[in-house]
Amino acid sequence: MNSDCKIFIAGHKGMVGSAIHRKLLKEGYKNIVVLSSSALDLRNQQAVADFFAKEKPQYVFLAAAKVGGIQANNNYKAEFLYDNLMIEANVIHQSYVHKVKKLLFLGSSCIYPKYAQQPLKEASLLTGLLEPTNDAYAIAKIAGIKLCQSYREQYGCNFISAMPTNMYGPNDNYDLAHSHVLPALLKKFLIAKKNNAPFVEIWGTGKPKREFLHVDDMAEASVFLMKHYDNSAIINIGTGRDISITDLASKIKEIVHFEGDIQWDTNKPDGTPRKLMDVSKIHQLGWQHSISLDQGLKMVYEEMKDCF
Ligand code: GFB
Repeated sequence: MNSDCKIFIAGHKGMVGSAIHRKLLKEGYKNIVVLSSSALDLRNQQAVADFFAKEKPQYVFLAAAKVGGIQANNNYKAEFLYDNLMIEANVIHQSYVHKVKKLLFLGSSCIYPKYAQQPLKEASLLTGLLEPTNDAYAIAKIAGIKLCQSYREQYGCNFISAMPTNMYGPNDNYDLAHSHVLPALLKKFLIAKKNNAPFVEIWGTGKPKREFLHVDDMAEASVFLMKHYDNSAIINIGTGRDISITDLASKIKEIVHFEGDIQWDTNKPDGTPRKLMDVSKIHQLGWQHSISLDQGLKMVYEEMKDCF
């Protein structure tokens, strides 16, 4: 990728797409095409075909997706499956039609079986049953992987797929009904602190473990893979470290200086017991994350502390 090549970031307003956009601008890329979803609905086959015919991008970062936390995934399975299938099919197919030089498709750690061996190796894909709260989303993402692999195998397209772990950072979703756990807890503790509330309610048992990657590290890994990885096999992106939801809640409680209690709502689902990525493959290629969870939590706290 030289600095003049035409790059399309699908989903540049989302948390991941916007981080990739910032990273590419910082690296001096001058010819980046971005369009909001109101200007280009990626679920619309004709609109995507017209866009590719007009713009003819050379590189595509496919970060557009319908995403959300455990509850959104569980409650809106139809949209999580339909929207993601349509976006992937349209963008990947048009990238083939218009001879895109390279495409990076972003999946998710939820593509792995619920009880896969930890840490999650890339080879665990399709070796067992999925976690039911996010099976629709996972199946859409697995379809995206298969699309990339099939166009590569059949037509020689350089389409690659990376699987990021749970992410957080600027432009995250703080709507409590739809968000992921980290922004949800930060918001809940900030509001409780402001209102002097006696307790904060957290979903599930607190026992599940999750791995958290700052989205700026994710953007760096995405650009790194675009430059250095050309293979049909999926590749994990993460930190290789995880933490229980109980311990995450304690960390956030401390950062916010909230002195009340935590109450657990065990009517809410826990989801997958553990999702720790095996990141040895990307480490061997020469990329490692640089923002620790403690640093990242302070960064999002500083960013959001006066927002609620
Ligand atoms: O981040 P999260 O929504 O998604 O939830 P997943 C992680 C864990 O935190 C679950 C618990 O055990 C939740 O029950 N949790 C505790 C909370 N309090 C809260 C809260 O207030 N809000 C939320 N959201 N969770 C999603 C998948 O799974 O992760 C997607 O559904 C995707 O498909 C994404 O893979 C990365 O890690 O469980």
